[in-house]
Amino acid sequence: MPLDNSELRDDELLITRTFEAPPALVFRLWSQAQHMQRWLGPKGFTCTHCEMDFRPGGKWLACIESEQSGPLWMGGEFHEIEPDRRIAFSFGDRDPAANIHPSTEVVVTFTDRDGGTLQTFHQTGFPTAAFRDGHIVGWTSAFEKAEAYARDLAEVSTPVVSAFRWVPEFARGQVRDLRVRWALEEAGRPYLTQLLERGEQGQPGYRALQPFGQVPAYREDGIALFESGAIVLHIGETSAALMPQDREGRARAMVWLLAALNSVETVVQQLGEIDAFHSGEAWAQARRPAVVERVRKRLGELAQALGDKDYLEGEFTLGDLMMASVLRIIDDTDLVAGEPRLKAYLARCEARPAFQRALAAHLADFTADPPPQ
Ligand SMILES: N[C@@H](CCC(=O)N[C@@H](CS)C(=O)NCC(=O)O)C(=O)O
Repeated sequence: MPLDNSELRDDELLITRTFEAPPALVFRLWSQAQHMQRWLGPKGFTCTHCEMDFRPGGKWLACIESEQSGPLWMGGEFHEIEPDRRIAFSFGDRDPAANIHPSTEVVVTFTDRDGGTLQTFHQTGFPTAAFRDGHIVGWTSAFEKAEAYARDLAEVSTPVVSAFRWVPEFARGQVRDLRVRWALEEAGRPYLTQLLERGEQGQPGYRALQPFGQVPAYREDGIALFESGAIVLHIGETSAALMPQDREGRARAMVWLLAALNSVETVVQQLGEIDAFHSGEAWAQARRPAVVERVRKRLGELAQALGDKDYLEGEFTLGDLMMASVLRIIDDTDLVAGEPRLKAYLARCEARPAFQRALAAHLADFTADPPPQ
């Protein structure tokens, strides 16, 4: 990589910029769609679409728009990823037939500079120097937005949620970091993720955060928490979107969160575990009918309590967030569908844009290869 612009060929571009945020945070501005969407495109442009499959060989696609330009689509493929240090990917425009032409190659590196980050952006493969020069203003302006956003994230003590980089297919969409992401999305709070490498959950550093080595763990402003219920309650304390403001409403929301975890999940989880981990075993086959009966009974009682309301207390609260999360554990059975009110309730909860954003981000973070057999 050239060291400065004087060494540049006509087909390449180098832009360096310092961020007042650590490399791990600046890296995430490039590696997570929810963050990239906040800065991609020059001033005056909004990034209206951003999706990425962040792993070597994975694709990315984004659209930026201004009143004058209309939608401009771009995308490419990730080639090399060194977490928190370096990303190499192709970058090209999309033609009217929706094909991406990955005409240029980008390498972005992130180097610690006294707690901040030196970001080096190197793009190669421009057909002419004039075409290359046309990109300088756009990128520089986008990086100004990125820098302001990174400073905000670093200052307001952005929450960090732990999640796995890999789980088997059946568990995707079920891991309990999803509840926490959903709560943060409902509360309108940006967050970062700590994606665990294989074996990291057993390390002393992680055990200090989560004594059982499980996901999720949560850090914010010097507070470290675990247990999805406790974390969701903590987020709810400062969000009217999750907790009513009156004393009774708050207490009732907490009742439903605890009912979800204590009275429904304890029963539902037994069935989930039999089906996911023990389905071929004789003891599981013998035990399953009784467990199904218990689940059916609980769901009937829950449907009765819900009645004709949209949500358990009328308005959506963190109690619904947790109840829906628990019902999803058995979404591969027909048990929830057996209670039409609960089926509609779950669909209503899952249709919430905050849930959809959380689910997309949760799924996008499974970027590691399966463990060797
Ligand atoms: N009661 C905990 C349960 C957490 C939990 O079961 N996490 C699972 C993923 S959904 C996990 O980390 N499993 C891996 C393990 O136990 O080693 C909570 O709600 O946070």
